[in-house]
Amino acid sequence: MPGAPSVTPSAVGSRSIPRSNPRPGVETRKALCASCDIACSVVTEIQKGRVTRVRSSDNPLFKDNICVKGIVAPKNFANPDRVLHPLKRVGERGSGQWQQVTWDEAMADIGARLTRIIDTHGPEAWAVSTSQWNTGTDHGLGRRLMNHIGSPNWISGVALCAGNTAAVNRLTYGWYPWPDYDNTSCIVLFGHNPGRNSWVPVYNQIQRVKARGGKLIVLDPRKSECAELADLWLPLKVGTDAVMMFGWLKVIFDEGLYDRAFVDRWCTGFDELRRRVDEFPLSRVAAITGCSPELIARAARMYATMGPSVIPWTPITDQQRNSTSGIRLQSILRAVCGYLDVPGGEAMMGFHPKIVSESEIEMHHVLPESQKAKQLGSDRHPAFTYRGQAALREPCKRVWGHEYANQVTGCYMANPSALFRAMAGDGPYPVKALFSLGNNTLMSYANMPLILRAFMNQELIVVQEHVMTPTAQLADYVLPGDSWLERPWMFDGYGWLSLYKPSQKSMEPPGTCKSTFEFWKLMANALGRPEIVPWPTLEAFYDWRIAGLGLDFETFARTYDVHADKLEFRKYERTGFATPSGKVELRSSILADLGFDPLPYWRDAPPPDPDYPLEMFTGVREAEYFQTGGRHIPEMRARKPEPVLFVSPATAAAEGLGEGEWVTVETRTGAIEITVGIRANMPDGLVRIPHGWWKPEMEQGAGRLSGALRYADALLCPDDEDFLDAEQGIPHLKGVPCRIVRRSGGAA
Ligand SMILES: Nc1nc2c(c(=O)[nH]1)N[C@H]1C(S)=C(S)[C@@H](COP(=O)(O)OP(=O)(O)OC[C@H]3O[C@@H](n4cnc5c(=O)[nH]c(N)nc54)[C@H](O)[C@@H]3O)O[C@H]1N2
Ligand SMILES: Nc1nc2c(c(=O)[nH]1)N[C@H]1C(S)=C(S)[C@@H](COP(=O)(O)OP(=O)(O)OC[C@H]3O[C@@H](n4cnc5c(=O)[nH]c(N)nc54)[C@H](O)[C@@H]3O)O[C@H]1N2
Ligand code: SF4
Ligand SMILES: [Mo]
Repeated sequence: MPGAPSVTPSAVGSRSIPRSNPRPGVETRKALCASCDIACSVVTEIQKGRVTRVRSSDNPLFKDNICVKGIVAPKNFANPDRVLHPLKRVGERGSGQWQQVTWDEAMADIGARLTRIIDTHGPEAWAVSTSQWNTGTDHGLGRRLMNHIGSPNWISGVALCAGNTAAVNRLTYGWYPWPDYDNTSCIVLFGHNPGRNSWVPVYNQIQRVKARGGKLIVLDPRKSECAELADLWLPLKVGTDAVMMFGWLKVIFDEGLYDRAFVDRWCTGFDELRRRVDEFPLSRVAAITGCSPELIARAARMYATMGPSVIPWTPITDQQRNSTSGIRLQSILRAVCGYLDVPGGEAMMGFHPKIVSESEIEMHHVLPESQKAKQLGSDRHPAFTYRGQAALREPCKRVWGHEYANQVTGCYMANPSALFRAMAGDGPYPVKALFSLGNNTLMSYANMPLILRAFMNQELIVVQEHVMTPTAQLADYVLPGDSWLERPWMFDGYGWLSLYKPSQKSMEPPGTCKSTFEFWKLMANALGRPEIVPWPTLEAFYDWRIAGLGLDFETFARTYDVHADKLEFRKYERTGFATPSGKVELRSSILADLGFDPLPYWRDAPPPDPDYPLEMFTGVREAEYFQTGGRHIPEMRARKPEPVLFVSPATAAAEGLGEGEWVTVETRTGAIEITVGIRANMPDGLVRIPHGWWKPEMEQGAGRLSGALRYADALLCPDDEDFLDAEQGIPHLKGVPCRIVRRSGGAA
C-alpha cells in the first residue's frame, strides 16, 4: 500500500536546509525515495553523473527517515539485468524469445493491437493493473486515459493494501483520516509492525510518542518487534481482529467511556450498533480471540481514556475475511471515542484549493454510467467499485467540493478476482488486453493458478518494468521504466493527505528507460487521442499542478521540502460529514442500500479441515526486499538468500521439522517449497509464509517463471467465496488452512 507520507500535517511549507557539498566533485539533490510506498525525503550524492550514495535528509523534520532499501537503490537500479530497451515477444507467449525494438515501433504496434481489441470486444476488454508508488509518475493519467476510452477495469495492489481501507473508511464518515502522531496519547497497531527497515517514518513517530510518555498497544499473534515495545500486547488468534474490536466496544459502551455528546450530535445508528455489540460479551470475544477478558478490557480502557488516540492504517485488516467489518469497527472506535478530526486524533484533510488532486486528473466523470456499470466484480462485491461508492458522490461534492475522491487510488477499482476470471474466459464478457505497470501482477493477488490461466488467455500483455519479473516473462511487450533516481517527482500524499513534496531528478535514465508519465502520453498518442495527455513533459505537467502556489516546479523542488497547510480540526462542525446523512454512519446507509448488513458483524471461518490442520498467513515483511522486488540485488540476497517460513518450536517438534530444512507447504489452492525457520515468538499451529518469492537467476519462461511457480505465496492463497470478504471481495490472507510436508533430499 501505499502508504503514507513521511511528514506530519503540522509541517507548513517547510523550506529545505541546504548543506554544503560533502566532498569536491560530489553534487547533491533532494529526492523522495520510492523504493517503498512511504516517500522518505532523502539526499542523493552524485559523482560523474551517477548517484553514488543515498542518505537521510538534512531537514530535521525527516531526520533518520531512511532504510536499507533506500540506501541500496543505486546498486538496485545499476544491476546488469535491468531492462534498458523495449522488448517484443517473438515466440509463443512465455517462450522467452524477445526482439529489441524502438519505442516508436513498440507503441505503434501496441496502439494498433489495443484498438483492434477495443473495436472487437468494447473498451472494457482493456484492463490495467498497477501500483502508484512503483511507477510514481502515473499520477492518475492511466485512469484518465481509460475513462476517456471507456474502460472501468483498473485494479491495483492497493485492493489489498490501504486503497480498500480508504474506500471502506469513506462509507462511515466520508474521508480516510490520517493520524496526528505529533499530539497523540496512544497508538494502537492491529498487526502493523513498522521497523528500522519498514516504514521507518512511522517507526520513528512511534519512538517519539513513546519517548514522551505516550502508550502503545499492539495486537499480534506473534510477539513482533513493535509488540516488544508495547505497553500492552494482545496475542490474538490470526484473523480475529474484528471480533476483538467488538470486545473493545462492549467495554467502552458498558463502562460509559465513549463521547456521548459527539455520538448524540454526530452519529447515526448508535442504538442498533449497541445491540449488535451486546452480542459480544467478553467471554465470547475471549473464546474467539484467545485473549483473556481482563486483557481485552484493559486495552479498551487504555484506548478510550488516554485522550486522543490513533489507530494507524494497517494492511492486516485489509486482508481478512471480515475486512469490511474490521475496517468499519476501527472507524467506529475513532468516532465514538471522539477522536475524529481533533488534535492528537485522526485528521480529515480533504481537498486543498491550491493542490490539484489526482482524483481531478483522473476525470471519472467522463466515463459513461453504462461503462461504470460494467466494472467487473461490482455486482457481487461492490464496496470499492464505482457502484459501491456512488452514494458518496453528492455528499463529497457538498462537503469537499469534488464529486470523486479517489483516496489512495482505492475507491473506484474493479475486483481483482472477478477481473482475472473474465481474463481467463469465465466472466460476463471477454477481457483481452492487460497492461501491468510497476506491478508484479501474477504474484500480487490470490489464486495465482487462476491469474496464470488469465494471462495465457490474453491477446495483448504490456508490462513496464525494471527487471524480467515472472509477470514480464509472459508479456507481449516489456517496456523499460525509469527509477526514482532518474526522474523528477511530486508526491501528493495519495489524496490521503493534502500536500506536495518535490523530488529532484538525480541522474539520466539508462538506455531508453522512460517514466510512466511518458508511457501514458505515448499511449494517448498511439490511440489517436493526444489531447487527453496534453502536457509536453513531466516538468510541464508539474508546473501546471503547482501553479496555484505561485511557483514553478523547479523553484519548488530547489527551495522547499514540503508544502502543507496548517490543519484545521473539527471541520465537520461547519460542513457536516461527507456521507448521505451528513453524519458518521455507525449504521451504514450505503451498505444497507447495497444489500449488506449495515452494521459490522462477525463471520466465522469455515469448519476446520482435518487434511490441513495448521493455519498460515502471508506477511512479516522482509527488511531487505520490497514486496516481490529486490531479489536480484546481490548484497540483499546474501543477507536473505532463501524464503523462510516461521513456526513455533512446539509445532516444529510436532511436525518433525529442523531449522533450515526444505519443506512443501500445501493448501487447497496450491503448494510451495520453502525452508523452515523455528521462532520462539510464533504461536503454536501458525505458519508464517513470506510474500513474493521468486529467484531472478533461475530459468525464465512459462513453466518455470524464475522459481515463481515454486515459491510464490500467491500459489497458496485461495479466492473462493469462503475466503473472500463479502463486501469487497478481497482475499483472506490471515489464517488459511495448510499443512507442511517433509521432503526427502536437500535444497529445492
Ligand atoms: N499473495 C499476496 N498478494 C499481495 C500481498 C501479499 O502479501 N500476498 N501483499 C499486498 C500488498 S501489501 C501490496 S502493497 C501489493 C504490492 O504489489 P505491487 O505493487 O505489485 O508490488 P511489488 O511486488 O513491489 O511489484 C512492483 C514491481 O514494480 C517494479 N518497479 C519498481 N520500481 C519501479 C519503477 O520506478 N518503474 C517501474 N516501471 N517499475 C518499477 C519492481 O521491479 C516490481 O517488480 O501486493 C499485495 N498483494
Ligand atoms: N522492508 C520492507 N518494508 C516494507 C515492505 C516490504 O516489503 N519490505 N512492504 C511495505 C508494505 S506494502 C506494507 S503493506 C507494509 C506491511 O507491513 P506490516 O503492516 O508491518 O505487515 P507485516 O509485516 O506483513 O505483518 C505485521 C504483523 O502482523 C502480524 N499478523 C499476522 N496476521 C495477523 C492477524 O490476523 N491479526 C493481527 N492483528 N496481526 C497479524 C504478523 O505476526 C506481523 O508481526 O510494510 C511496508 N514496509
Ligand atoms: S522506508 Fe526505506 S524504502 Fe521506504 S521510502 Fe523510506 S528509505 Fe525508501
Ligand atoms: Mo502493502
